[in-house]
Amino acid sequence: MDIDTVLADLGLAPGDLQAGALTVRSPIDGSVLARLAPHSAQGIDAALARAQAAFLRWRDMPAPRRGELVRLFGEELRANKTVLGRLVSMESGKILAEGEGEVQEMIDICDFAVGLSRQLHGLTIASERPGHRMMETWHPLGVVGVVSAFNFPVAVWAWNAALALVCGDALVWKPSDKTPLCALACRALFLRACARFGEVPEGLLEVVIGGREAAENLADDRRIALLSATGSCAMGRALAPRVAARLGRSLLELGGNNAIVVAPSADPDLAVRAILFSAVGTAGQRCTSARRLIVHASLRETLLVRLRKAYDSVRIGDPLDPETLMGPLIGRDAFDAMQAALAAARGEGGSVSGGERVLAERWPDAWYVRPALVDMPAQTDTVCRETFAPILYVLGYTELDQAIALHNAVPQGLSSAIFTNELREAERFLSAAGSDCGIVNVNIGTSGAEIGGAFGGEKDTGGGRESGSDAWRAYMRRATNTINYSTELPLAQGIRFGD
Ligand code: UN1
Repeated sequence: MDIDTVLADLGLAPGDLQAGALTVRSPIDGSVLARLAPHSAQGIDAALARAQAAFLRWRDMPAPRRGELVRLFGEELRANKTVLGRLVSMESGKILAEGEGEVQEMIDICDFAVGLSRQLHGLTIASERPGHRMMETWHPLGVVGVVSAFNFPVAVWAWNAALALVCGDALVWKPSDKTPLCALACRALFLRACARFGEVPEGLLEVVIGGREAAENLADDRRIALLSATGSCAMGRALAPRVAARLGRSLLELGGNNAIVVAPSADPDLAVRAILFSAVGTAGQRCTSARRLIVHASLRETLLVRLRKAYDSVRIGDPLDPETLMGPLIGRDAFDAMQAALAAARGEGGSVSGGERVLAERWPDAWYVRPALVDMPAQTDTVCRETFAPILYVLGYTELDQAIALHNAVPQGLSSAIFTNELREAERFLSAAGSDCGIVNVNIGTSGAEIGGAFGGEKDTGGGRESGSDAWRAYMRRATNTINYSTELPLAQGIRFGD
């Protein structure tokens, strides 16, 4: 199935996508997929105006009705899972199973949001005054801006969108300029759901094509009530102060430097499989990818031998081939950053296996690499940085407290895992004195979280929470209501005023 067929199947006219200044290439072979016209500042302004007008109408729709639209969108996704998953693979380079997995994640969050649309509940609170009642009401917030990254071009947007829509918000989505076709395809499927639903205001979902400047436009605009941004720590540092300068809200999902601790009692088979998926899956280009392995000294050599063997068995190649486990890096910059990190790690005493470019003759304009395992003498500066590539740094430990200290001594705080069969070790890692991350797992890897939990992390990861649990609250505003049903007017705190 070629790109034109995929786009046509998803309701896009390939001919309309060939005239703009933004060239979209497939990381699979460097071929041009489309040339899109980026939005001008005026274009973004108009999109925001449409979204703002849509919000004013959408917020009046009862939440369970809003849920019905999300249910219909979920149906479109179910019907188009294979083709949308394929487009995700073509544009981002992830393997088909992971492309389809992303669409499944969208379907799952839609289901979650449909249920949520009948559970947007507040509290009632005992008042200190007689004849009074207090309660909380959750109201739609406004226009939610979503800035998404190339590595999860559809699922992370859907986490935001499904919740925001049932919460009564409108959306302006600026996808990565590396994966804009995925966004246009999602919008086309969403419009199909809207057509079936019937009474959706125009502008409920606007897609803005562009790069950094477009994201800055959204950050600066007061009509964006919440800016939800996923990407590097550098991106967050650039956007968040702009939102803060106008006292807006932001929800940040930034870099990770996720570690797996392997304790002496760990099940080695489980650990090796989990490490492989976490470190090599998606070519190490998940924010949850495992980047550090903190392994007990007694296991270090044997685990490394097993891992090298597992790494050697990974089939690298065309992500559209179902036999492939690891596709390409997103592009040349990612390759250069990986090589620079490996060179720096070598300079810091690391011993590198893998990491070299492969398949260059077959695809000179694509960037395939062997995943790298780097045995490190210490947690150096390079190890403390997030390099968005399949590099796993291996560090040793002897006492669990030392492992936890190493684990927490990086700026990022997204995901973490321990492999152990000792209850005390597992609970210590999960405790307040354990991992400082937003996601802390036992006997599973760092990546591949389910949608039911809140997703996000601490420190330089930005503190935001998306997806399941009570993450929906970020997309609503809370009103505290006090109602007096008595004939008196008692003041709080016992204050007497003029009586
Ligand atoms: C990301 O890489 O930005 O937990 C999101 C995971 C996926 C989401 C990753 N469910 O790996």
